[in-house]
Amino acid sequence: MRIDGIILRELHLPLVRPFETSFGVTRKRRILLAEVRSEGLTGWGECTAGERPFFSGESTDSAWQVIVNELGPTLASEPPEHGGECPRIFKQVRGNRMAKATLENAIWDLEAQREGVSLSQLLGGVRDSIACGVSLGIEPSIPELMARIEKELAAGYQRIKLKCKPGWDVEVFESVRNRWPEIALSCDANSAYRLHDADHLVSFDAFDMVMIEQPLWHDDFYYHTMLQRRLETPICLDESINNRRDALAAIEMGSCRVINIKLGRVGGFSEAIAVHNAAQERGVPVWCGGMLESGVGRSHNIALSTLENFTMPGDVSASARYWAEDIVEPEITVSSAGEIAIPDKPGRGYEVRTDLVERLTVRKETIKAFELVG
Ligand code: OSB
Ligand code: MG
Repeated sequence: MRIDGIILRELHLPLVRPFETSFGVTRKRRILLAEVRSEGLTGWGECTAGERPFFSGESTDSAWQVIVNELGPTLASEPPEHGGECPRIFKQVRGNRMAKATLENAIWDLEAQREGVSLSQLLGGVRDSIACGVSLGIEPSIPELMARIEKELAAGYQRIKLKCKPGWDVEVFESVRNRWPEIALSCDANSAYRLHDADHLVSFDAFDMVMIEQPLWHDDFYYHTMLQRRLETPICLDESINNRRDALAAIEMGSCRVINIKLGRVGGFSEAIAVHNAAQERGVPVWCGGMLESGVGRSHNIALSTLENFTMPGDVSASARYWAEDIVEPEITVSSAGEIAIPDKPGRGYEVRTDLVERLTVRKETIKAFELVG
């Protein structure tokens, strides 16, 4: 495809409520959007890097630098025909997977539009709606958390995930289970525990959770294997899985029994599909994680979640849970059955509100091919 222009923008979007994890509180998102223009069409990508390099080593600012100075000019100099060619085009740049996914996912969006198919169809999706869960941050008090859970269950969400950390775990789980003995419940520690917490983590088995997400180090397999041997509850890995080889290692070592796939964390659709397929071939279910995305990233997550092995409800939920006003139209909504219906329009299926994007933009850069940069 001919690349007619790559524009990178930074937008500031305040969250409707703060989101607290074991590594910190997010009140406002600094979102990078890539707009790739080709032959009259526009593909959109969103960078899922955090404002600070706490979830992974990437941040909004590191991704900006790598996209503007490396990946953008590389893509403009070597235009792909398919989204699937991006990993090869970006191969020389190590790491920086969230930055890479920003551009690769925009190319997949373009390709779907060019072929006149939905992004879900282009990816090989098999479902016309996806199952939704919610991820609930650490709250100031247990009653406040209980009120949130009540609201999300009433809205229809199929699984409740509780962020946890030492001091915000068993007491919380006990209260939730006493009130809702039957709901699908999970927790996510974002690496807040260490091996000396193993006995404590084994006590989580009493709460009959669907999974415990990333209890130990962000880059570990071995100690998760040791822990999984002692736990009845399946471990789900998030931070530890950067690519297909990681998924294979984790599955073969018994480090986890479930995998959370995030597009940014693995570097884009190509690698996300590879992780999905590797897990499927080995009978390991996957689900789609979230990174507090705007409607652009959310629409990519929705399309990804239609692949066959996404058999567990993901962290992909309605726009209104995050934003007073989302940057896509229509906004993403969830039915009372806790499902998102897959749009059948070409591409992502949610229009970008370019006027609103322009108003929210705090910096903008037009990226040129290397030969034009000199
Ligand atoms: O670990 O899944 C995570 C948000 C920011 C960083 C890491 C995580 C999360 C979430 C939120 O759990 C999921 C969502 O977008 O709703
Ligand atoms: Mg997680």
